[in-house]
Amino acid sequence: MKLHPIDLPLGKKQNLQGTSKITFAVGVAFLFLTAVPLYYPLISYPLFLLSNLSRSSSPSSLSSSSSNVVEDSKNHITTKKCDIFTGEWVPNPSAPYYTNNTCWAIHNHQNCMKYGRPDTDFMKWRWKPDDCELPIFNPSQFLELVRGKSLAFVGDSVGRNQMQSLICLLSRVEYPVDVSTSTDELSRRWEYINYNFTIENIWSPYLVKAREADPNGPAGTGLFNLYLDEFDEAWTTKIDEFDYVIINGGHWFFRPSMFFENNQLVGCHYCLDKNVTDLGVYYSYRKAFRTAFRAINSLKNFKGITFLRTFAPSHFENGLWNEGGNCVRRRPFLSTETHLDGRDLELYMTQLEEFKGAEREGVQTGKQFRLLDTTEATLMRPDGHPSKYGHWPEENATLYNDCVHWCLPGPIDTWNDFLLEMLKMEKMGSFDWRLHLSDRKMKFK
Ligand SMILES: *[C@@H]1O[C@H](CO)[C@@H](O)[C@H](O)[C@H]1NC(C)=O
Ligand SMILES: *[C@@H]1O[C@H](CO)[C@@H](O)[C@H](O)[C@H]1NC(C)=O
Ligand SMILES: *[C@@H]1O[C@H](CO)[C@@H](O)[C@H](O)[C@H]1NC(C)=O
Ligand SMILES: *[C@@H]1O[C@H](CO)[C@@H](O)[C@H](O)[C@H]1NC(C)=O
Ligand SMILES: CC(=O)N[C@H]1CO[C@H](CO)[C@@H](O)[C@@H]1O
Repeated sequence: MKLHPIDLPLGKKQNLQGTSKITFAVGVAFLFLTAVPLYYPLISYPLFLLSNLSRSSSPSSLSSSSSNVVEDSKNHITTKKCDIFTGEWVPNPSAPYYTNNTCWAIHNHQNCMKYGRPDTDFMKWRWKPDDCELPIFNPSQFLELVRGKSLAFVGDSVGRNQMQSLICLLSRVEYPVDVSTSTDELSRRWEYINYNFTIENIWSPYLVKAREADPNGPAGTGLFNLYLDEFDEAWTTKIDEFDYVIINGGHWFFRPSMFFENNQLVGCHYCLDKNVTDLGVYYSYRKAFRTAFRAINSLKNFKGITFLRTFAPSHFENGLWNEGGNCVRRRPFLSTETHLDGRDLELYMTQLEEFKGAEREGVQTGKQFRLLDTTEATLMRPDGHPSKYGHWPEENATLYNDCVHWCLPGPIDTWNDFLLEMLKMEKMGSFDWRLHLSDRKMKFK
């Protein structure tokens, strides 16, 4: 069986050459964080949601970036600050809300139950923000909110993983029909007939123009030419029609790649060509997000809201992905048991910095950007990956332990809890939680 690129999390050369660079990056990141506390957005959280829109859109809630409307038991209106993305995983015996048998949308390689994963506890957690509650996904409410609208996932297979989670969560109310115009398995379009709601995933793992220069490449995992300052028209020509666009990108940047800017070769990553400077993964990651955001800001007809779904850490332990590394934990971390560091921190910081720049420019261009900040919650779920249960055991030679994607049902169902919560805030007009990166203090424990 041929190794399919979407199943391959990382470029093979990552480990041979990357170690010293990554160690260095970690050091730099820590220095930076110790010296300069990082500020990033405060998300306000409306407990009172859709029950009374007239009250919630009062001028005071619109003008405050950090407060939101809460109704107490005596109908007194107060404001409450809550960052929904900082919290803990707590047991939720009622989960899951769909199974591999009720939902056909689960990609084979994330259908862990099908391939014999013996435990189910990893499905039975919910995210509890420190200062408020995050409601469990309500499919009817979601579909009402998106009636007549459209949502595009732009990015890689982890983005598709979230889309399939969303389809499964919504399946208690309605299944979509496939209205794809292409036969490309990587890009599908779905229609919810009763709600006139469209979902599409658009394959663009690098977010910028990319061409596979050599299917084998120096590591047998392909060599890609990345045009870091050029738009990937696969999505930039398509998103005008969408109300919501969720962009994501991550693990593909670790593959061997040649970097072009202004059509000139400027460097590479793991290209093993001594004449070309290895500029490292953070270089292309930053440039790619910068270009993707520039594309969005340049689209005259795009009126939608752009969500950046932040980097989702992988959890290989006891070895790298191609050296027998695996993810065998059976419960989430507490916030005190882990912290964002090293490569994950660097990628996350890069995204936040580029997001901040995009948001600033968006003020001029009239574009709206939101941070779907899944990184911390996701970091705390080493137990949610397929590991060896993304395929049959005898397919051993072609598929590694997958500690990158997520079993469904599983932890990333919570990404859609976040998404619904953010859509509710949009609906209420309490979008002045709009992410000003200076509003929220990020604590790296
Ligand atoms: C919504 O708020 C308005 C103004 O406070 C009030 O008159 C109305 O009864 C409320 N409606 C509901 C459904 O609570
Ligand atoms: C779902 O998982 C069960 C094992 O829990 C398996 O027997 C069944 O074949 C799976 N069904 C589908 C449709 O994947
Ligand atoms: C469905 O939604 C689109 C906008 O996404 C709108 O243009 C169209 O008129 C809607 N169709 C129906 C039947 O409501
Ligand atoms: C790399 O540089 C060396 C010396 O400058 C040259 O001989 C060689 O042809 C170059 N290789 C490539 C692939 O450009
Ligand atoms: C399908 C496949 O490649 N199976 C291989 C799994 O690993 C054993 C032992 O290395 C091989 O004998 C099988 O051929």
